[in-house]
Amino acid sequence: MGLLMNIVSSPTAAQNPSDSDTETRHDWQQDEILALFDLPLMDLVFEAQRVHRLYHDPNKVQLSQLISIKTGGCAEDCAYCSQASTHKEGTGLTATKLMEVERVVNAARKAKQGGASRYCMGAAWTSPKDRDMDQLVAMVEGVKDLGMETCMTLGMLSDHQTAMLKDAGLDYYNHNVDTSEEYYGKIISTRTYQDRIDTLSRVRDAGINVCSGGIVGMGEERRDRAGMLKTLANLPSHPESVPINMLVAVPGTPLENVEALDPFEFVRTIAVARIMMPKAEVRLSAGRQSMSEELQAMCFMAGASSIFYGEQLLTTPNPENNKDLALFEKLGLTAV
Ligand code: SAM
Ligand code: DTB
Ligand code: SF4
Repeated sequence: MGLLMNIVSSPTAAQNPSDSDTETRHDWQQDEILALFDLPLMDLVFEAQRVHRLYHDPNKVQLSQLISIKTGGCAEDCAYCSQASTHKEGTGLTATKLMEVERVVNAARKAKQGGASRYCMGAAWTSPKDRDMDQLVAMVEGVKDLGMETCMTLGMLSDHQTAMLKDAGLDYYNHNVDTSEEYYGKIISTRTYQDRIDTLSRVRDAGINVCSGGIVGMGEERRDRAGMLKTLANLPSHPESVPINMLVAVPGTPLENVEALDPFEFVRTIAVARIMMPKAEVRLSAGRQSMSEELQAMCFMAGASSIFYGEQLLTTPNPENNKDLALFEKLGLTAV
């Protein structure tokens, strides 16, 4: 534990855990992050749970529900994605136009009735077209009127588009860095890592909460998982939400046969994210459909404070509500 205490907190923080600023850092070095990953799992999870309890109720989990408001036919070439039009084999997905506002709001109402508190609307775009903005604004307003938090993920945004979404009342914008800067080129060639960072600063500057994380299990090394978390934690402000996705290996994508990640390495990634970004919501995101209840419980122990809820993510399945609620009951967790 000596090494651990050196890495994660100053003596002041250990003596005075209510002093929040002593635990919020933006100067993480790769070797310290790897040292966290290298800890015995019990030490790592214990420390993550300690940090988690400083800022979060350990028995509450936030529920966000997704909807794909425009599916498929995307001009980007993200190797993991079912919606990229470039994947030669094809993922069998039918591309759709932007959904009508009423359909989105009706689906959000159902999600709220089912227990979700945040509604996350995703579009398979490089960036929105200006002609779509009025429809997107109406979606944000309609979902907010239901008393839900709103989130959108639409690709890159211009300053003007960001301002329109902020004025509509958008609470969160999701845009993931996806992996480390070094591994990024193996996954996406159509936009740069810096493009993503620029979008995140535009969102931050507009006063919208930032949701940014990435995917693990894409054949990357541990140093890439560490590098991804370093990018996120060393942003000028930590993202308010950090989705950690386990790759859903979709047939027809270049990553369909990638070797599955060891589940304990996934737990480690959640724990290190929790320690590095103590106040953020760390979301146990894609991949839960193929996770055991025990693995999900370990992710909550490691500091995951949120999940995607509802039977569908964007294009792939997610556990049924009843199954999630039964797990919460068994673990004594309350959905918020
Ligand atoms: N097109 C927009 C963009 O890329 O910013 C928004 C939607 S995109 C599907 C949102 C995120 O979902 C991606 O950045 C990626 O992290 C995650 N994602 C997509 N496909 C995935 C998969 N097969 N497995 C796990 N995560 C995935
Ligand atoms: C995020 O990090 N994960 C969500 C959300 N942000 C938009 C998307 C997961 C998509 C999983 C694959 C699919 O369903 O297409
Ligand atoms: Fe398009 Fe987003 Fe999929 Fe990349 S992740 S191909 S940008 S929908």
